[in-house]
Amino acid sequence: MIRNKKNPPVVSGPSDQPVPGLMDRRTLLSFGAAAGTAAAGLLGGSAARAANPDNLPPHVPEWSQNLGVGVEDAPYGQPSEFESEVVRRNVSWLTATTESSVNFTPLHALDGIITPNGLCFERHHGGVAIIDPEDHRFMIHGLVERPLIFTMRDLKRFPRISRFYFLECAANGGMEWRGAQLNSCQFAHGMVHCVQYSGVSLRAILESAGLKANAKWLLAEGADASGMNRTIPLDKALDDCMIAFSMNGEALRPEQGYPLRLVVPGFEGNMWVKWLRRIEVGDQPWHTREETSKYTDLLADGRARRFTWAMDAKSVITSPCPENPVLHKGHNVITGLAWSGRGRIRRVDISMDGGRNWTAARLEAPVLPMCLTRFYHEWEWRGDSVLLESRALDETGYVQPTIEELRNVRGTNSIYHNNRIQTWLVNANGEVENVQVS
Ligand SMILES: Nc1nc2c(c(=O)[nH]1)N[C@H]1C(S)=C(S)[C@@H](COP(=O)(O)O)O[C@H]1N2
Ligand SMILES: [Mo]
Repeated sequence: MIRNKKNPPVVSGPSDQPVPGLMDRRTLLSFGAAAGTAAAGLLGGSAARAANPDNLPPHVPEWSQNLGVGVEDAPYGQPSEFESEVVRRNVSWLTATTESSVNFTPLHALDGIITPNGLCFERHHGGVAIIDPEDHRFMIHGLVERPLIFTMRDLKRFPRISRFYFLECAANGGMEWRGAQLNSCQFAHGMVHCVQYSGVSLRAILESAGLKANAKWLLAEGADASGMNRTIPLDKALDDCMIAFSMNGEALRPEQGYPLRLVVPGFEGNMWVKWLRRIEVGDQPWHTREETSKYTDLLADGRARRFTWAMDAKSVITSPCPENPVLHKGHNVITGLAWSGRGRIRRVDISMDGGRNWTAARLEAPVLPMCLTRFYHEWEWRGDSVLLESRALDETGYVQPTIEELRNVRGTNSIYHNNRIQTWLVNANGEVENVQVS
C-alpha cells in the first residue's frame, strides 16, 4: 500500500483537529452537544466548534428570542455563515498564475447530483473574460450555405432545451498517476461539476446556416484572452451538443463562460468552449494546441493517443473521505458520485477490503445519461481499519479500472483521463487517508 506523499496546503479535518470521541447512534442522540459538533464537521470541516450550552434544551435558544434579519438584507442569497468552509479551493503550487489555473469543487461537502453555481470548479487559460451580452456576437462560418452572426437575443428565439450534464476536466486526478499524492477528496477529484444547462441545440443552429456536403468537423473558439479552441466531430455536434446561456436556472456565471458556452455531453471538459464566439465548419480536424501539445495521452512507448474525447466511467466516495472522518462506531452512511461520458451508470459496487469483495450500493434517482449519479450505502463500522473503494459500471458494460489496470494499458507518462478506482484507508481512529493498493 502506498500512502499519499504530500498534504495539500489548506484542508481542515483530521490533520488539524482531533477527531471527536467515537460513540454509537444511541449515545449520539442523547448527547446533543457532541452530535452538533460531529454534524458541523461533516458539512463544513469545522469539527472543533463546541456547542453553546445556553442554546441547548431546556433553554430557549437565542435565535428564538429575537427577530430575525429582514428580507432586504440579502437581495442575492448567500449560504449560511456556518458553511463558510464550503468553498472552491486551489492548490497554490500547482500553477504559476491564477489566470491560467484551476480550483476544485468541494465534493465532500455536497449532496444530491447538482453542483451549486458558486461551487463549480473553474478552469481557465487566460482569466475570466467579463463580457457585456449586448456586445457579444456568435458567428458560424466555413463550410455552410449562409455564414451567420447572432446576437444573444437572436439565439434566445431558437427552440429551447434544458439538460443535466456533468463536466469533468480531463486532468481530474492527473496528479495521482505515480502514487497517492493529495490527501483530499476535493483536490484529488474536484475537477468535476454537474448542472442543468438551458440553451439551444447546436444542431438547430447548424441547420439554420445549412451544412455543405463536405462538412465533417467543427472548430469552436472562445472570446477570452486565451482564444481557446477545439475540434469537434460533426456527428457529436448534430447528436447532443448545446449552446447554453443558463446554468441551474440563472445566467451562466462569468467563470463558466457568460454569456455563452458550448456543452459537449460526456466529452472532456476542455472541449466545452466558454465565452463561445465562433464555430467554423471544415472537412478535417484542426489539431490545435489544446489537442496536440495538451489534452493528448502519452503512452509508455512514447506515442500519444490522437483524441480521447469521452470521459470513461468513474466514481468516488465523498463521505467518508479525508475531509470527512468517520465519527461514530456502528451505523454510518457511505455516499458518493459516479458518472460516465458514455451514458447511464448501471451499478456502483462498494468494497471494504481494497477490492476483494464487492456489494452493490443504492443508486438514488434520477439516474441520467452523462450526468452525476448519487449513490448511498448503509454501513456498520466496528472500529477496524478498512480499505474503502467504489467501482462504477456504465450501461455499455464498461467497468471502472484499478490504477494497476490503467497503468498496464497507459504506462505512467499520462496526465489526463485517470479514472482509477479510489481507495480511502479508514484508520481505527476514524481518520481517512488517500492510499493506493496494488
Ligand atoms: N474559452 C475557454 N474555454 C474553456 C477553457 C478556457 O480556458 N477558455 N477551459 C477549458 C477547460 S480545460 C475546462 S476543464 C472547462 C472548465 O469549465 P468550468 O470552468 O466551467 O469548470 O472549460 C474549458 N473551456
Ligand atoms: Mo480541462
